[in-house]
Amino acid sequence: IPRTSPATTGVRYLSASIQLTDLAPRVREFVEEHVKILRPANVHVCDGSSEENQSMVKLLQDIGRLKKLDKYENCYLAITSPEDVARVEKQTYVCTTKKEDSVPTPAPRVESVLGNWKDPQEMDKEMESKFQGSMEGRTMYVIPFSMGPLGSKLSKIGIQLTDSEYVVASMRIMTRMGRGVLDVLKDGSFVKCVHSVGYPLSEGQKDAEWPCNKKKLAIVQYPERNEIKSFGSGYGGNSLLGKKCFALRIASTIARDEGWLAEHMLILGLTNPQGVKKYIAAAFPSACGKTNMAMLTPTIPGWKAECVGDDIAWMRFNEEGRLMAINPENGFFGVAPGTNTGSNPNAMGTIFRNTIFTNVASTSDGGVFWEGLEKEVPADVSITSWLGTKNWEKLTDHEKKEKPAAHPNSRFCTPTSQCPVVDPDWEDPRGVPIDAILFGGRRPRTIPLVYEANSWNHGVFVGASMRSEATSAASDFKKGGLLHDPFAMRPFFGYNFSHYLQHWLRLQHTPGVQMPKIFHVNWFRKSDGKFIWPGFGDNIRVLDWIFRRCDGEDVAQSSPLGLIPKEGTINTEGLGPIDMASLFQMPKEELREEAAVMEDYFEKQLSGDIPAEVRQELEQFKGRVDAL
Ligand code: SAT
Ligand code: MN
Repeated sequence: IPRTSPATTGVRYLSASIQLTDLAPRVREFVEEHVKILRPANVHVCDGSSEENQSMVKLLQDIGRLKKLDKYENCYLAITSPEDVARVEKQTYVCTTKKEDSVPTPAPRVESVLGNWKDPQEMDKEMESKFQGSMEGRTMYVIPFSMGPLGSKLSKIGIQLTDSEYVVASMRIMTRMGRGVLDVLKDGSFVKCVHSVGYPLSEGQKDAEWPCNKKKLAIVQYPERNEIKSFGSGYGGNSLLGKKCFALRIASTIARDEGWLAEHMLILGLTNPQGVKKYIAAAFPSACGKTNMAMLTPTIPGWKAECVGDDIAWMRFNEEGRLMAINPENGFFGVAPGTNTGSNPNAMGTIFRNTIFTNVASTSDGGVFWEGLEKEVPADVSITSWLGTKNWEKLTDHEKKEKPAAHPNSRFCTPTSQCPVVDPDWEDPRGVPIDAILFGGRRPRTIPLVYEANSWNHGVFVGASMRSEATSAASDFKKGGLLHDPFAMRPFFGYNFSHYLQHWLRLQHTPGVQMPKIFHVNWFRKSDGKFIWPGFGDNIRVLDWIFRRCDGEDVAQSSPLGLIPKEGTINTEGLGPIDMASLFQMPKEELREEAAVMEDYFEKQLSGDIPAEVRQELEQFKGRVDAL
């Protein structure tokens, strides 16, 4: 029932349960200030209840933005505009008073690839003009959300304003959202998040099928003010502001100031056959298998793997000096294509209830389809591709390749709690203790299956040197080329990468702390165009070696890159023939080239600001290669 607010005339407040007058002064002020700028027709404060969610989903169905998938329980399909399918890095900004607080200073005539900076005042002006009246004819939703378990000392609270019902429904899956958050927040401070699809509706104007505004798109972080402004896109990474904008860009800056880490990492619990449990965190670039690894099904008998999170880790030392990690999210926003019973049975066990799919194909029996599910759809169904091509299954193989059924960056948005192997402690407010940190990427050549960093400093150098083949997770790059992606954070740094390196280096000097070991893994090495390593559940064979290294077992030998397994110490029992030698081949010329590329990157991108420790590790690496 629409109610009229006493505070702002002309605006109807739809909320059944939370009134503007119920809000703490700071929250209310934030809302009212933005009502004036955005000029929505209605305002609704989200309480997070299931009734509210049901009406949101009903509304989304009524306006045709969600289609119910009758084959499953409470699952829906959204199809975005083909122009709004991935993060857009070129229009993503970090705004700080001083430029060098946001981005490193590159060498003369070199363009920085480590973030876009703009002066906050200038950006304010630009954003204000974009946001003027941008919610006209729409409802503004107020979403109170917690990143991390509600009330945990490690958690942080944000409030997002949005004019997208799709965002409201997705934020309810991806974060802890609603009334409980306001109760915890009281009149405290919060991260201010403003999002608009940038498509106001004048009286009687028909809405677009997927409103967005590509021309004026901008994703803006203001770390000094803990503010996020996002305009023009409804797609996940651009619009679910708790995720990359808050939990990585803003949080990494808060973490720098408070002495902890906010990282693009999965968190996985591993229990060996003897019943000993350790947790690992692993950073891979977007669309490189974090979700698969986070839900791994071990192929070695006796091992158990349990999932804490698949994308983001917030890690802080506790009083005992242990690095404790929480997953700030409440759901998985995973890449759909490639997910199947073989690659990720636990994802398959998660996603067919209470899930919003975006840009996947649909089937005539009310289900979903994507590349990788060929063997798992009934033979007699017809497939409609994400772009609306009917009977897609009848296309030739060539046509199918040209026009995939699902967009390569199509996603499922699903509750973490539904994962069959969710860790019993995944919501422990104290976090879980991390024993090992893994870095990795898609490297068809040169980089071995696994190696261990020689020291913390060397590990920081390894993270800084990460490269990976570009994927479809961002729309800025051509798929396949090798991109630098230090710490898998390149698109997500909230502050100067050089300072970020110094922060990582500094952590080891925190009194009384026990540093995790650092490793680099590469599941993607190829020979004759084919992957050598089986990957997926067989990755437990590498994790088993890592686990034993954490226990101090003598199973490693030195190599130019770092410590690699001694011959025969990776368990390959039951694997069938596998060319282990080529998984660890490190031709001198390729390593030389690797070192040269790293040096060039650091010098061009960080210019005079390469931390001495990193420079030293680079020189030592070069020395080890030369000595080969
Ligand atoms: O597109 S998102 O940023 O939400 C996910 C990802 O790219 O890792
Ligand atoms: Mn990610």
